[in-house]
Amino acid sequence: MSFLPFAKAFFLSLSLPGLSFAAPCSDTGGQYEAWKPVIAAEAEAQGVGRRGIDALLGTSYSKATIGADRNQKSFKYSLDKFLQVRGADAIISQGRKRKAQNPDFYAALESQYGVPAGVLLAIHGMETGFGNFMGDTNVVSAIATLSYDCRRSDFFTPHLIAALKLIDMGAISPQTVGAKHGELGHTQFLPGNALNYGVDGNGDGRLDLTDLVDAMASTANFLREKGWRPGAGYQPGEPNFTVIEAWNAATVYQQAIALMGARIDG
Ligand SMILES: [Ca+2]
Repeated sequence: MSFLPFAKAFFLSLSLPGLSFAAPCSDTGGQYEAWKPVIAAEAEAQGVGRRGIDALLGTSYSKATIGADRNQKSFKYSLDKFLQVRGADAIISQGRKRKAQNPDFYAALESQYGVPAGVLLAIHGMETGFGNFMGDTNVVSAIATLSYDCRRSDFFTPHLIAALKLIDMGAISPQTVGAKHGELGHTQFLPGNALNYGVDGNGDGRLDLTDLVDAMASTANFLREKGWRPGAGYQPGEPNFTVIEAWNAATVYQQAIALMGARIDG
């Protein structure tokens, strides 16, 4: 899932020197190798097992991730410009087509989680072009780099711990790729959300967010757990719009999901 820099996490990351409660961060990536065993000890204390720790120790600093993190622009657009840049019309027509091709699947998701197809398909289209661009950055290296980076270390460190636990449970591997900030699968879950809200939708015994059924069930489950009210509206001002706000912090993104969802559902 995409996200904005969170002011709270940013300020929290200005850790006080002298308080050695956390591994030191870095703005430049220097000393990354020396940081790894320090954060590995923290991860171990938080319950990460051997496979997760080995994966962490095998990571390398991701310059691509830091480059992307320093250069997030698209959310500064107006809604109209955002819709145009993100190809809203194509997402709506593709979304309608996918719903028509697989009505039972989306009906089952709505019946179980209360979330209508339009919202799930709008998110799917927006996040990865319906699974076409799930990313090519090593997830554990990306998330470890963001945890090491001073800008939002306190926001990303829990996601790093979660990524390592996902490795322990076999949901991802040390080779798994995702987007530049370590977002996973069809709808780009950050690892902490994957761990907390991920659902084995196809029942094969494994959470795999690159599987469409697992990813869509997990997305619906996330929204339901964040307070989605079955049958209530999701346009701005309606009860479920606040749940869309929990998916992504950017106002234009939230408005775009609501608008595209209604057009797909309508
Ligand atoms: Ca599965």
